[in-house]
Amino acid sequence: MTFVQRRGFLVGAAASVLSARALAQERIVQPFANGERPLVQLPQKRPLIGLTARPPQLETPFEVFNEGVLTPNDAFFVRYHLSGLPSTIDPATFRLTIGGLVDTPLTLSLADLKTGFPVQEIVAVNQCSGNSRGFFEPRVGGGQLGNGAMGNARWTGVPLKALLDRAGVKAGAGQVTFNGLDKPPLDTIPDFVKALDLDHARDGEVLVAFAMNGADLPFLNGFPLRLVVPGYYGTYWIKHLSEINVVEGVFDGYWMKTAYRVPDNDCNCVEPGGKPDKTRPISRLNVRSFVTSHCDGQVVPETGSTELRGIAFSGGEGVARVLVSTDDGGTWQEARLGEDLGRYSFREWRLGSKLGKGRHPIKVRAFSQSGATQPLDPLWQPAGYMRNVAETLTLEVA
Ligand SMILES: Nc1nc2c(c(=O)[nH]1)N[C@H]1C(S)=C(S)[C@@H](COP(=O)(O)O)O[C@H]1N2
Ligand SMILES: [Mo]
Repeated sequence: MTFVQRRGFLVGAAASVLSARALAQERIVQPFANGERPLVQLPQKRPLIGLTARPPQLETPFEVFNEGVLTPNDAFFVRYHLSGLPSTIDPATFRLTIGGLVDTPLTLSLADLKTGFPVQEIVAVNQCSGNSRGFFEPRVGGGQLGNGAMGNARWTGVPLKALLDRAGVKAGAGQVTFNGLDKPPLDTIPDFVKALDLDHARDGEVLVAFAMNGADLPFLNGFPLRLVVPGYYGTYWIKHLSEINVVEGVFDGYWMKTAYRVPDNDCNCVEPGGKPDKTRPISRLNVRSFVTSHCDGQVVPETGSTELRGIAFSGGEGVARVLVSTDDGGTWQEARLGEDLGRYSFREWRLGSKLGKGRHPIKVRAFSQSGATQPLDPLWQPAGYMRNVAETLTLEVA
């Protein structure tokens, strides 16, 4: 079973490779205090920004987002909570179970899943709730991420609705829970289990995905199956998905009831340093946009015309407009939007600009089809989630 051994090597090697390479390799510096990070290379990945070794957590170097609107599998970020990763996953013996409040509990092999149900594709952004947390001021606890804890891929899988319909959901069901093969290292740490409302789980768009950009999921992105919840933060996108349960009422596990909650108000924010009086589980992505063609502080030659390019995305409303200012927000111009890969995808934008000699503060701001936009000043919340301030970078034309 060489395949099994190969998969085993991938994970078993992950932690030791990360620490070994981190010592020897290049480092990069994120633009905030204590932002120095090793560049590390794990199996099936190109060198990425290392955040933690155990469990492995990697960020995508930002220049990758200028390669195209689909994030290559070998550059896609990696996020885990629990250090107990499975050491081998044998695709021949792997099973997905669907149980709880159902008429007929199911136990499916990968072959059953791939051949016994309709298969769908969707392009969607997976973004960590804490993407860009390192930029919060005042600083907040948690992974000090730059802007690389996000990625956009074409996901292929079976609609969760088809699986739930086959099992037959019983009356009285309220939510559906999702668990993967990774385990807490200690009994006192709660297993990573997430839940969606039954109606959401049956919306026909949530997928049990087995492929990403036309290939098997990389091990570190959830091989052999992961949940894809278009428009929702990555926390719901359970990797190595092995157990689906239909439950009564609202699931109250630690990762829903206590963690991954946001202020329950319109801005999902509080006064810097403050505490929300009411919270709710984090849900949809807010609208964001980035410049990918240039980086902050870059010096560009005076050529008469500089093409600015970037990406924008929303939580499923779709990107309606992207506005760019080259005078620090004084005036705004509308960028041209690129190919539409669907309302959950990154959308490319471009704008030709005439920049004379000197320093130019560039701002970019997207609007969704529902009119939502990005704040011009950053919002704050204690967990450091949902950052979406309009980004600013300075170009120096020389
Ligand atoms: N099994 C499992 N799935 C998981 C997690 C985890 O810790 N364990 N983390 C979630 C979080 S918070 C994020 S942001 C995404 C990240 O997906 P990626 O690692 O494929 O980029 O995975 C989600 N799925
Ligand atoms: Mo996350």
